[in-house]
Amino acid sequence: MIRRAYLSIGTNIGNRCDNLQRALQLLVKNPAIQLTAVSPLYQTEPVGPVKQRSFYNLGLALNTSLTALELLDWCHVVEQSLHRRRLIHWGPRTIDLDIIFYQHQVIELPRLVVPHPEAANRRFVIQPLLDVSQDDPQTQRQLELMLKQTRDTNWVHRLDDQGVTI
Ligand code: A4P
Ligand code: MG
Repeated sequence: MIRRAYLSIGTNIGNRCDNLQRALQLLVKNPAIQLTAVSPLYQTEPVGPVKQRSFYNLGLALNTSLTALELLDWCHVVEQSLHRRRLIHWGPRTIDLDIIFYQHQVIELPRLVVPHPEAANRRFVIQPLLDVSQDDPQTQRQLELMLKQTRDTNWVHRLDDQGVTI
């Protein structure tokens, strides 16, 4: 069975464009994943208590025959191949891949919670996903509501001239 999933990717270490590009290339190495849309590139204010460099964020829509847990495992493979450092919670990272939605499913497992519980508090997640969910009215409505209600006031800038392609 093919399912639609939405991912959020972020990076704020090293060459941020390169990190995103490499993450996309690795992600689609899995033949069970078909990327259907990649958002424009966003530069975003760091959210959270740690003072750090700005992030580059992307939203992705994909179709996959992987289960949600298999998709999570693959996201970890991608993160690990980019030598992600996990020194500080909420701190700087080479790359972070989060599953935001998985086929309108609600999942509450010890290692996977979907919809992502922090998504509604993060403009850097909501805005790029609005760009990639235009063929999915239910998800669009959900994201529009989240955007209207979010209390996140951190800035999110679309970088029009630096698209990330695969
Ligand atoms: N996990 C549970 N649910 C999910 C899910 N839906 N998707 C578990 C992905 N993972 C999920 O994550 C810890 C565990 O969460 C995983 O092992 C998985 O089983 P992690 O990435 O290893 O830990 P972390 O990075 O320390 O925490 P986390 O929660 O990923 O950090 P955040 O909350 O994502 O914060 N500001 C801007 N502007 N842009 C950003 O991208 N990112 C962060 C990271 C902070 N501030 C940011 C950004
Ligand atoms: Mg994460």
